[in-house]
Amino acid sequence: MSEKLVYGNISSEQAMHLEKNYGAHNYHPLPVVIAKGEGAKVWDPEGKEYFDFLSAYSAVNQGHCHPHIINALTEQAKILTLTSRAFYNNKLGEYEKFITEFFGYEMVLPMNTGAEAVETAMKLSRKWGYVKKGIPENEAILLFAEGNFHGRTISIITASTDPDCRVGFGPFTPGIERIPYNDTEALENFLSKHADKVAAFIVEPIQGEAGVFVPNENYIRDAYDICKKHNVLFVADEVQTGIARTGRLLASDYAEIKPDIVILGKAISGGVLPVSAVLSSKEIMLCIKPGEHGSTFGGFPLACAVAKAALEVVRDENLIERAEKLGKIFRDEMEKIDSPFIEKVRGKGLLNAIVIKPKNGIEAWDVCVKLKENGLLAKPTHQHIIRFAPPLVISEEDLMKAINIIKDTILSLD
Ligand code: IF1
Repeated sequence: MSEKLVYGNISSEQAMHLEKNYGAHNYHPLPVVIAKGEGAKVWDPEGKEYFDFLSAYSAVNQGHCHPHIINALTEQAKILTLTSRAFYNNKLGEYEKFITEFFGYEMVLPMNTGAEAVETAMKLSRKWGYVKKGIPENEAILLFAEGNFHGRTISIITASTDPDCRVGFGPFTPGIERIPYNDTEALENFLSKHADKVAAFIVEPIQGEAGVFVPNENYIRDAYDICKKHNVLFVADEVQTGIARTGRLLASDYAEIKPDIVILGKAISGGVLPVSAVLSSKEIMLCIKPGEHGSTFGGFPLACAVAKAALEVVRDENLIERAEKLGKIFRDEMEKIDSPFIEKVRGKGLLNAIVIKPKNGIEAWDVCVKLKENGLLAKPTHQHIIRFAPPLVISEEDLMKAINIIKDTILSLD
């Protein structure tokens, strides 16, 4: 408590104490308090500096408090923030044109959180299933992959296979089925039996929460082809993998496919506001009619200004190329670490993970606590996987410094 404060007016200890006493315990954070962020670095109240290797789960791809995005935020905030969609506003259409051209889609439906965008894609798929495909009323099936993470709503957790996400939250939503991930045979089998009722297959090109699980090289391409064969929509959840994170604008680009529906969130705003989006064709999008779906904040002027600026940063600072190049360096350097604690290094672009071999009772959590002490923040996913996803703006020099922190930490484990 005697340590001097550098940022803000309460200490780390006080901040943690307040959250513990007044906030729901729906998280188990690493014991570190962030009081300031800039680029790839963050600082705690006492002024200790860290490399941020989580980027708020890939929302802060453009780096903390990017000046171009913050400028758009503050300028727009002075003029107009929210109108609702009961009226037109002079920012939405411009943003809609920008984002659809940016991603090569005809139309966008703007929402706020990732989960809302997933729900929107689910509703849109069902609607298309009834209106265009001719599925009998109330019989549409939405197909998901095991090990997925798509958010926290009741319908989305219906699709989950993770007990932590599901237990105690039933009953669940009907019309949702699951097949194994990375298994085209399972998809073909399911669709050959039920294709007439399946509206969509909703899948992550790389499973984030499953521990940055990268499927076989041809999986996404083949799954897409199977869906096409059976007139089933292929829906890519790119909330975490999209927007340059994996070294492509969309991770689906690796498969050289164009999903019927793309779901985006997180980094659309560079982590500045909750902004999400569903992209699709006119043919699909126009199945939803006025009054059938929406949100008070979806497409609000402030979000439109911020998201446009955030995507401009992706373009102007070549974040796709940076993610690809720096990701290769990261994985190469991780592969070089000669430690019995490292079982595997995997990922694409700057979405990577190390699978830890539990030894002497040391788990991923303990490694993350040590990394934190050494000045790098990362989060375990499951007991034995650590995800490494720095902001894509990180300099090569800082990346090498961070790599050395990870190396030294892992080599000191014995
Ligand atoms: C939490 C994980 C990341 C997502 C994909 C939709 C959403 C997410 C592919 C929903 C959200 C977050 C939410 C966060 C933890 C998290 C996460 F570890 F669980 F898997 F990022 F890696 N689709 N992912 O990854 O977006 O509604 O949150 O905006 O604590 O729930 P949201």
